[in-house]
Amino acid sequence: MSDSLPYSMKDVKYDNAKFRQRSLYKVINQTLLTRNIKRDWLSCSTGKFLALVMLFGLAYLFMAHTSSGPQVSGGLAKDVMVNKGDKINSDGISGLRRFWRKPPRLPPRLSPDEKGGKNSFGREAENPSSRLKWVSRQQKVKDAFIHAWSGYKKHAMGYDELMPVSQRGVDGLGGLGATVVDALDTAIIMGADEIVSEAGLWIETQLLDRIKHKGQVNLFETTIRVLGGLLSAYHLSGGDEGMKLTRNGPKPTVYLDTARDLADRLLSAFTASPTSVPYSDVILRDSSAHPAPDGLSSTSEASTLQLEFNYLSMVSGDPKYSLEAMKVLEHLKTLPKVEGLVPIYISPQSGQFSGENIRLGSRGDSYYEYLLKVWLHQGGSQNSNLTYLYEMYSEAMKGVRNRLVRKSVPNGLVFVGELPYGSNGAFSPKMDHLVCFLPGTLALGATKGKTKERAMKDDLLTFEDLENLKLAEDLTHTCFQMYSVTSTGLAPEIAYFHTEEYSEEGLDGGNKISKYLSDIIIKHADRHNLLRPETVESLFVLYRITEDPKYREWGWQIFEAFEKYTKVDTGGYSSLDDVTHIPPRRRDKMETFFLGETLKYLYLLFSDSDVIPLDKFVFNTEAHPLPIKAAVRSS
Ligand code: DMJ
Repeated sequence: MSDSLPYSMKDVKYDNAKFRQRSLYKVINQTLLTRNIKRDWLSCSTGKFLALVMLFGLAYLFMAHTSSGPQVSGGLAKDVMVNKGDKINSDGISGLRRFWRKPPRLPPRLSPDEKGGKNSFGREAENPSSRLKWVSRQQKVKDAFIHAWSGYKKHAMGYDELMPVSQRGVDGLGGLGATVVDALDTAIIMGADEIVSEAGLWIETQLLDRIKHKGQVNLFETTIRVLGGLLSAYHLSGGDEGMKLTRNGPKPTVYLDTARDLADRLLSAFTASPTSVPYSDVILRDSSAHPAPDGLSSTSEASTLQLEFNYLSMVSGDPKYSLEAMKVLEHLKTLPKVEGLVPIYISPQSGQFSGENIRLGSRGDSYYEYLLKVWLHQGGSQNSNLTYLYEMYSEAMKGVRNRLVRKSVPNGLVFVGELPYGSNGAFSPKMDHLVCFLPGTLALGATKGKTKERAMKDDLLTFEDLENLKLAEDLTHTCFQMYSVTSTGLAPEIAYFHTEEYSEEGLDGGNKISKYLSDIIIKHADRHNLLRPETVESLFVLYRITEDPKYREWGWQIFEAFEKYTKVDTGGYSSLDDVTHIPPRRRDKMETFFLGETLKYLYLLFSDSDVIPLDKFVFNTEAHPLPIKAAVRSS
């Protein structure tokens, strides 16, 4: 775990012009001096005595504050102090020793390597033999993508998903050939020309017809996978003065026209609802919409549409898509929250949140992601009319640090838990694999897509940015350990963390040489792996931002585990039933996001940083890159 940057007030080890730490002595001395009372006080013996008492009192308070064990955030610090109140005295003496021995705090400095222009990590990437290693590993990822596509093409072309073991297709997402569209921009980025042609041809000849005749689809899934995939392919194949990464496939306008037809139908979810919160389901053939059977929408689903609808308005010149989608976020701004954290359900009928369950896993996750990304996608200016989104994001991340972050025992893995009964209910040390998107988002929010080195040189990082970046690094480490703690080297869908207050019945991961075996508990029902992307997504973002090669090595380990246990010889890759058991039973499903996200992020993790750079593109939640307007035009 990196210890270079702080995310709690307690372990501040660094300083910059915006946040200057001073020693306790200096603070007291300066306060007395500036108030002009120091001289008067010290001139009489009662004054000297009182000054001494005060100094010792403050030193005692300082000791007690610093000796309450590992802490994660300001809010958590409070909890730990309450739980361990009786430890304060016993730790007092060592706290005093630490206090006196503390070295003077130095201003933040770049290392000689960093001053020289390239940090040592950056140089590692430029080393020719290391470069060759990553080029060859990247090719292995491309080979995996081709293998995944070949299985899909052979057994399931035109279906939403491949069942690789039974070698057939299944329509789990409404029948729009979701794998074709989700995979297309990955093929473009990888230069897999044949696949671009095959997918492009299918979209040109089949998709509009499907959209016209199909029935029920989920608004969110269709937006992030199909609409997002089409828009990204439009840009990457040369539309909107785009990149023209490929000559294969149809003219870019084919993708745009199809996207418009689809979005026109999806709009009914917004217009049919009595509030700004859209219904969850749309019937494509008659452009009607209705709520889910229980009447509720997921908060993340209602708030994860705006990147796609905004970009469509930008390139089509028709503001209606953006107007409808942005009403949702404007409305969410007005609702009550718990330090920026929100319940996972919302009612389109009343427009209010429903229940109290707060989590960053399923149904909550991309609400937080899009607060940041929608703002970044529109240029990320502090003075735009979207600043409210950045403020909502920033407040929510404070809420995460204060209310949801804890450390496991015995080895101190930092994780994000849940509040299933709201802010006054008990904390649950449960973390969905889905939460592993968060480190990437935190790192992106801290540097706004620049490298950490660049952002530090330009003095762009606030104390809060640094807290978030440190939390991002720690969480990425935890997400990686969720893989390496299991026998297969693949993460379960959900992990529980062993804490001082909480121990859950369940399995350990099975990798007996892992140091974290007793920190992570896996329940029977949560042992499966769906080939999800969140951890490799964060590895990619963290690598681009910190340039630390360990993230690439971790990504490679995960890729090798996918190769070993999920590859199906006859084509495709399969989800697994149990990652703690060798050989793992296969689930017979290849999710579309394995091609759309997991393999794309792995490929980009091993690529040079100028391929889809993070300060010029925003990835939608399904890994479809959309250009940041101002950035792309000025490059
Ligand atoms: C994807 O469809 C998206 O990343 C979504 O935001 C969350 N779930 C899956 C991947 O796990």
